[in-house]
Amino acid sequence: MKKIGLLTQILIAFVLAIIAGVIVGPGIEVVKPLGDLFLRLIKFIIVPLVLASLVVGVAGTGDVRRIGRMGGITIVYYLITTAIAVLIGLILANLFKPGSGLDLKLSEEAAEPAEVPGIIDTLLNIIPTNPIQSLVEANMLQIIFFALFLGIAIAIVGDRAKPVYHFFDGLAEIMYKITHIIMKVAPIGIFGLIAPVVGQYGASVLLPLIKLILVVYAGCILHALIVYSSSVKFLANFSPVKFFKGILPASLVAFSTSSSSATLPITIQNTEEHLGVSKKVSSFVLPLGATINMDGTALYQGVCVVFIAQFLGVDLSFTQQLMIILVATLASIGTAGVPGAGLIMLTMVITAVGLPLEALALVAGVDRILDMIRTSLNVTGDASAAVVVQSFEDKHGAKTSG
Ligand code: DAS
Repeated sequence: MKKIGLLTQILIAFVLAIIAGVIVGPGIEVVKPLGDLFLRLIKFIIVPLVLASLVVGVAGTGDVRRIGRMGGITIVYYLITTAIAVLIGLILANLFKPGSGLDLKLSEEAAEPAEVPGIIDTLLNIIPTNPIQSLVEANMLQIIFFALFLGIAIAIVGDRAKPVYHFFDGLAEIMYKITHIIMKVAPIGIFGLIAPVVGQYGASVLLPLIKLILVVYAGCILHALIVYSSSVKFLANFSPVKFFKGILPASLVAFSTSSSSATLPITIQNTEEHLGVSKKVSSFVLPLGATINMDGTALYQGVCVVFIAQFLGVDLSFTQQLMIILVATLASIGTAGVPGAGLIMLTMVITAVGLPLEALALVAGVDRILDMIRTSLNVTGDASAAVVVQSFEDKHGAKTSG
């Protein structure tokens, strides 16, 4: 009998998880350890995989100008797509008014506003004072900084650094092989992650906020179909159908885990094996994206702020909505690639437009459901950037080496 492909296995696990969650209800919690096992397996390879693949990717180039250009294109792409995501969120929220006419009680206790370090501190914090500590703490931005310098220095030193290069090259290959092995249990892991969520969130929790949930889900799907299809098609001449099919396993793992960081090894594997992205591009663009590029989070924050204003009967001016685009873009950059991070950063956007922080409780109850789709969009957006940057590299690389 023909072996069922991994993607099919993941889709089957996904459907079975929803059915099991609906039929069994909260008792399906018993399968949660299967999800936690998978989550821990993919988390344990993130740091060595990102460090090794980025060092090898950069050392292979060694050309600081090319790395600078790649970084510039990546950052500009991330900022523009994130701002568009907030705009889509605002348009849909103003159009469908998910917060109007709701019969919900606001809880008394106010959330603590997220403490966000200033731009200068944020930039300084990227430079590690102790790279080993950065690795231990899995501080992705500091690991990227360390790997960039290591890779460039290896390229400059040349032959005497070859043993170090070969060490990281071998380590990267080993981590890719381990990622392959771990992916074999992805269907079981996804079942163990999704079924308890479906079992826990019954209709009583979801129905009052169903409009909010539908607007966020519709916004994320629309953003992917409009922005990422156009980007890969017109900026990279890449088939949108092939793109979405190629990144689907990572998108589903992101949906199940609600963690861009945990999904990173699978995002790297999918973009390299299905989307033709090189190690050099994927090992730079994707870890950076998992840390600072969160289109789904930005869109979610745009929708939620308008939802809260509508619930409270507050009319947001055009200027305030423009402010939301800026603040939500910045807040999404500061959001960590872990479950629930976007909800914490939402306090920044709520405060920016003068709404009461107590209102955060309105959306906190269904945050896990909203986190799934926004994380899936975050990861898909990172992959679209990798395809676009790869296309620029192929064009420009051909020109310079031509
Ligand atoms: N869960 C976060 C992520 O991993 C996104 C968020 O919380 O908004 O991307």
